[in-house]
Amino acid sequence: TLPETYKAAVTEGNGAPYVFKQVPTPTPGKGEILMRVHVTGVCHTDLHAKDGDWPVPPKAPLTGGHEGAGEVVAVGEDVTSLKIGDRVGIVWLYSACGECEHCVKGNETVCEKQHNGGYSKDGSFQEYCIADAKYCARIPDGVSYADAAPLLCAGVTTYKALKESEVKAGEYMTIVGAGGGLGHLAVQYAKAMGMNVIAIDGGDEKGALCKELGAMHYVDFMKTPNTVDEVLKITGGKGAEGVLCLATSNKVFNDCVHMCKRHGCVVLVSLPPGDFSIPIFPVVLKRITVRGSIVGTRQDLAECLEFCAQGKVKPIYKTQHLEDLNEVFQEMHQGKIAGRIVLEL
Ligand code: 8ID
Ligand code: ZN
Repeated sequence: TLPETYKAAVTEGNGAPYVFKQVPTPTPGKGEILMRVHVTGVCHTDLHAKDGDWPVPPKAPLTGGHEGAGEVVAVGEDVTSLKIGDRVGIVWLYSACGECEHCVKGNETVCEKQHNGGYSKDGSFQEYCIADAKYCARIPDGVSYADAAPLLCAGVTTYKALKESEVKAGEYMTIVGAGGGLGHLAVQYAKAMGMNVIAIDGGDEKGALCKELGAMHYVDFMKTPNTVDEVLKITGGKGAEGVLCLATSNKVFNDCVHMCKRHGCVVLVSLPPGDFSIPIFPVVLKRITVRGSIVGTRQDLAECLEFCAQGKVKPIYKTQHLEDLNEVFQEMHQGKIAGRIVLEL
């Protein structure tokens, strides 16, 4: 039996802190499920959403969160693929239309009619949450809820971005922002895919984490005046075949282009508000690709969870409680979090 009300974190947006209140338990509609959220990761996207950083504003009031893992407790009409007790996750790609050109081509992450968990739909910063039965994640039995949570966004996003880079085993992948939530998983996926990882982030804690997770080199941007020169030195003057930009600072984007080898690929993932200028000559003459990458499809998600089930990837997180959310955002804003924070509900 479900409670009549439960605890949810709610923000009015534009920087307003999260408040915690009792809200009525919803009934899942057609094609929807209700999940009991056991744990949720906190992604930097949730901070952008709370602060109203982005060109398209989130819903208001908002319950953020798109790395929620838990179990199905109720199913709506027409749901045939899930039943009560199934282990699921609510993700950024909350739903897509399934019918447009992009969906049909298997590029559902760019569907124009998509909804986003914890942005245009309420997400996982609450004890119960509605999700779309067709698009929510299926969590394999061998993966705990807490391990699954960071993979639901940070894992799938970096796994997909590495695939999009077209970098091969034995080639260099420079990861900028390698000690953060996305970064520490990017290091592991890149390693598992056979790439030589050059990790860039700030401070000794993140350095130790990156090394432990398999980075071949760590460049500390707080101690190294010119990280581009350092990457060039490591790669024998050539640059890295792939550069993954995960840092929430638009100052680094230009450097990413200069770290890239001829014919290589710079994959842009992080979303600090603003622009950067692309140097035309190096990009054209070196035939460099600058490519965006946005989360991953349901298939990418299944593959990325399987890496964890097989023990090739292990999210590193500190466990806190939903009520700590505002403090977690403060630490995140200061760049103090190595790996992810996972909140228990
Ligand atoms: O699908 C997508 N494209 C997607 C999915 C999920 C998240 C994009 N994102 C975006 C988020 O909205 C956010 O803008 O990716 C960005 C990173 O999210 P995150 O990994 O959750 O953030 P974090 O844990 O705070 O990590 C950011 C790291 O960047 C480092 C910080 O030290 C931190 O470890 N960093 C910074 I700030 N400046 C740096 C610099 N100059 C730097 N690392 C290297 N050099
Ligand atoms: Zn995210």
